[in-house]
Amino acid sequence: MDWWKDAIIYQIYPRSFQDSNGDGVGDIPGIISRLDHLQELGVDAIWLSPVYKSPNADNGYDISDYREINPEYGTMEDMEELIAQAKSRGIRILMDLVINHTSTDHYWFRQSRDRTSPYADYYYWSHGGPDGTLPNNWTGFFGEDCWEFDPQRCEYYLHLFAKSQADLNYHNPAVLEEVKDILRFWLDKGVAGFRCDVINVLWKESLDSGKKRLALTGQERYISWEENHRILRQLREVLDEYQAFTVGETVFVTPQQARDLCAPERRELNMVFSFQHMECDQYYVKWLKRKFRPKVFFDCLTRWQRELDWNALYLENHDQPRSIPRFGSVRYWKESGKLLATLLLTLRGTPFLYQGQEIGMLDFDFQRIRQLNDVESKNVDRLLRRFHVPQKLRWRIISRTSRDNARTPFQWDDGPQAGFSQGRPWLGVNHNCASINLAQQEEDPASIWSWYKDLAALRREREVLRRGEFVPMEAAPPLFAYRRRLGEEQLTVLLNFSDDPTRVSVQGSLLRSNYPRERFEGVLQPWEAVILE
Ligand code: ISL
Ligand code: CA
Repeated sequence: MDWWKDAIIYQIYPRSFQDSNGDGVGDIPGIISRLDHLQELGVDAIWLSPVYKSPNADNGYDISDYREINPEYGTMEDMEELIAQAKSRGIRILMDLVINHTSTDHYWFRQSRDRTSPYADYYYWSHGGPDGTLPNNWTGFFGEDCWEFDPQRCEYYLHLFAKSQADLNYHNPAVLEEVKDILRFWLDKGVAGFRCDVINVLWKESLDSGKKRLALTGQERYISWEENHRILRQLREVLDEYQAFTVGETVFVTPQQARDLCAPERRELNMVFSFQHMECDQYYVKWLKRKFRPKVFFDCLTRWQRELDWNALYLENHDQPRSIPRFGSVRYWKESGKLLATLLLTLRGTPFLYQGQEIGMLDFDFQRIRQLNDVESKNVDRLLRRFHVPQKLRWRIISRTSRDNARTPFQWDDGPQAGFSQGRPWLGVNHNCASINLAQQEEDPASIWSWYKDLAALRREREVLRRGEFVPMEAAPPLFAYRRRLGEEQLTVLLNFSDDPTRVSVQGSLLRSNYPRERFEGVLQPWEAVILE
């Protein structure tokens, strides 16, 4: 019961994890060959970003067949082997469930182009206005319009993401039945559950135009409607037959909405990924970056810790730039990498680690837009061009926010292509791979990897770190301080988010520090993280 409350979950972006056959694309046999690494790290479950059949307009988040494996990644036998091999190491597999949209290559969509087909209402189709205007004024997640004209059906279809990701129409009950079958298909294969992509926007309450906004005009028509909750409860009925786990990726949720999505008695999701702490270094939209504000970050984390019984904890994923340059310091790479690890592994909730985070991988050092692959970056570039934003500024915006920052191949060793592939990788390997790689960190007891391993073990050992209550402490930023408390047991966590030493008046015996020291006397070094007993 509730295994996920004691778990550390590791996210794999299959394309960039390990290539086994030299075609430059990571694959399932590659993942199998690296399971020992994950076991040693102390991982209890893996969330696999999509491995289904897909034309890869959005690297697998555009699915053309939910019951097939993308041949680039291997076969269904490989997938079954992965589930079995992981299981024998005590590791569960979670699939990425992308059901807000399918690829326009999906059989349903191709049929849907014909108005007389049984699939005619699987998507949102609509006439434009009389003078060639779009059905409404909505704008999408990747900065574009949300409607695309289909010449065969002579209507527009809705796509909140890329053009080839058509939104499924949940007003049609048949769609939900299809999804239930897909759940059963994978649960029968032995997966433990799902990470549910943009799961709070499935239900479009109406297709009326929305209030004009800088980004995502129309959002109030589809974010977290009551019908969306009903859909989740229906899916839960299937999930319950298998005691399966779900974490929802939920956009723009407040703590109250998050509570409604994961309160145990409501039988919807087990936990949700919130985005609010990711907004502490931006103005309104992610493309408008500002300086990291530690106070906003701490206040936000504290608020979510207080208001939710259980959080899905994360600092990185495949959509976000790397955490060290963002919340830490490249100058204090090792110290701040360990400090962020300490934060992630000592808050209350389930920590999600993204591949490469455990060795302190940094943002992609690309130089030109054509080195990028991300559909979002390309769309944003096009959009900014349309508004005559000069090239230099466009590049500045995109290079800092591109999702490819976190999608470069995993750095296994200092050999060719960082040990990722014998061939030419689909996305460049970071040039820092000679100094940042797993092989080197495995040898070094003071490395970021060793620190993650040690803290993962500590978390396993000490129930207070898993189940204890979160108690915030009075502290002035850049210091973040809190306690974890369970019965008589109490641990204190002190994190100095700055390049300067910081004094505190807290006492206790030293359990861990990311600096070599015997005891703690009240001064934290730059980016020092301390756990006191
Ligand atoms: O990454 C974002 C902006 O850069 C988010 O707005 C992101 O688009 C949103 O969190 C939804 O993400 C998920 O669904 C997308 C896919 O591209 C992302 O990779 C996925 O995590 C569409 O399926
Ligand atoms: Ca391959």
